[in-house]
Amino acid sequence: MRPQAPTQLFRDLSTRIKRCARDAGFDLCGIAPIHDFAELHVFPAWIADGKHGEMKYMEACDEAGDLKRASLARVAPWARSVIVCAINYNTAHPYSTQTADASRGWISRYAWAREDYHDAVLRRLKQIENELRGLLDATGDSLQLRSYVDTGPLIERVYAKYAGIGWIGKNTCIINQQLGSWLFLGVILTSLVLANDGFTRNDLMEDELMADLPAPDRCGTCTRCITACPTQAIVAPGELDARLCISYLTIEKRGEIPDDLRSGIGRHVFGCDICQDVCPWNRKAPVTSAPEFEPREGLVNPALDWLAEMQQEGFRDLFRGSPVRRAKLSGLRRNAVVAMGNSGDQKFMPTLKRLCDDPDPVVAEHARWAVETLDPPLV
Ligand code: B12
Ligand code: SF4
Ligand code: SF4
Repeated sequence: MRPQAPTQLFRDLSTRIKRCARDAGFDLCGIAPIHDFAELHVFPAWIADGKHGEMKYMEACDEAGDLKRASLARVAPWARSVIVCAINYNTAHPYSTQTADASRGWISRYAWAREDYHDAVLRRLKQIENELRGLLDATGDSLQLRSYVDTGPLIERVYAKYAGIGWIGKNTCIINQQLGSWLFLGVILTSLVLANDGFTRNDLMEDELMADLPAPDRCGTCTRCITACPTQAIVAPGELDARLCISYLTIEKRGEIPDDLRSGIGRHVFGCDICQDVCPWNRKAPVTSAPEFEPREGLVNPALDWLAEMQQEGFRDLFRGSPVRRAKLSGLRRNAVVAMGNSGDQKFMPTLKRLCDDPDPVVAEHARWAVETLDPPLV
């Protein structure tokens, strides 16, 4: 039998890709062109203002000195389309804003999972890659594909918007009208010129297309996320100052957390979900069918003293293959100590006093702050 003619195969390729994405377990898949989108022009000023804080990898430049993440066309000149996939990670557990107990910590919804999302998403992207290679090998066409979760030279949310996955909310998150914003994104850069013809949802009829491109903004007059953010990190609709964001402070920031930001962190020990918890589009967010996003034992509203006193071995065992490793033991203990200081609960005082002499100077310094916060000196 003669191999199928390439043109015939390409005509329905974007539909085939979306079917592959569904088979791989993604909830949404769409295709975006490579383009100089208006949103990308915001990025250089954001970096120049230092809003990325200490996340040096965001500053990476190409040979011409342009920020890599804002110039995909120059960094990957072979790329013609971006396949954007999204998977729901919401599990059936209360939102952080539904728990009033300040003596318990909060590990963000994405991070309590059994498997690190980088691995869970990349595994699925590779499955699509393999199927595509198999499909196109038959035509003898040369094909370039590169899958990324977080680490690619692109701002994923911008491409997700133009692939129709969702709009960029005032909280800067991609929100899908049906699924809400508890979505991980993954992208495949490809040398294929693919039809940008809307996205598919895997729970819809076979190959049904949702053709709103780009996804229309449905925030309207709502400003709940901006008002609810405890550290005023959303400095304008759709613009975050990462240096103020609890997610940055508890995950990315090394060493000391600036004094004036500690109280705003509340009970957060890893990441923050508030601007998504309060979003009306997450009120009825469906629950994921992917078991790997279910929480590890003890990580929903975790006990703060347990985390603050954790040792290297316990940390290694509990967080093997978990995104929480990014904070390292020192960062997680530091965060737990700050949350104990913010709890108003005197039961933590003996532990905190002990931790004032901790061999880790960062933990010790934050413990002294927490003791003073729980029991302010009389003036
Ligand atoms: C660095 C980073 C962070 C940083 C900075 C976040 C930020 N908002 O920039 C920190 C550590 C704070 C962070 C936190 C979180 N992150 Co994060 N993060 C990233 C990462 C690696 C890069 C993001 C980036 O490039 N930021 C640069 C800024 C400038 O881009 P942006 O915020 O997307 O802003 C764009 C638009 O808002 C728009 N825009 C902004 N202002 C304006 C103004 C105008 C006029 C216009 C036209 C456009 C516009 O243009 C911007 C691009 O230039 C991406 C993965 C990736 N490679 O893209 C994940 C990613 C964005 N993070 C993700 C997640 C899940 C989170 C958290 C929910 C985790 C948590 N629970 O703690 C929080 C959410 C906080 C929040 N409200 O954003 C998901 C988001 C999924 C989704 N549904 O949107 C991503 C896509 C990872 C993934 N692969 O799934 N993150
Ligand atoms: S993640 Fe938390 S701190 Fe960051 S912008 Fe959202 S509400 Fe504010
Ligand atoms: S809380 Fe309101 S303003 Fe913020 S992202 Fe959700 S809909 Fe948009």
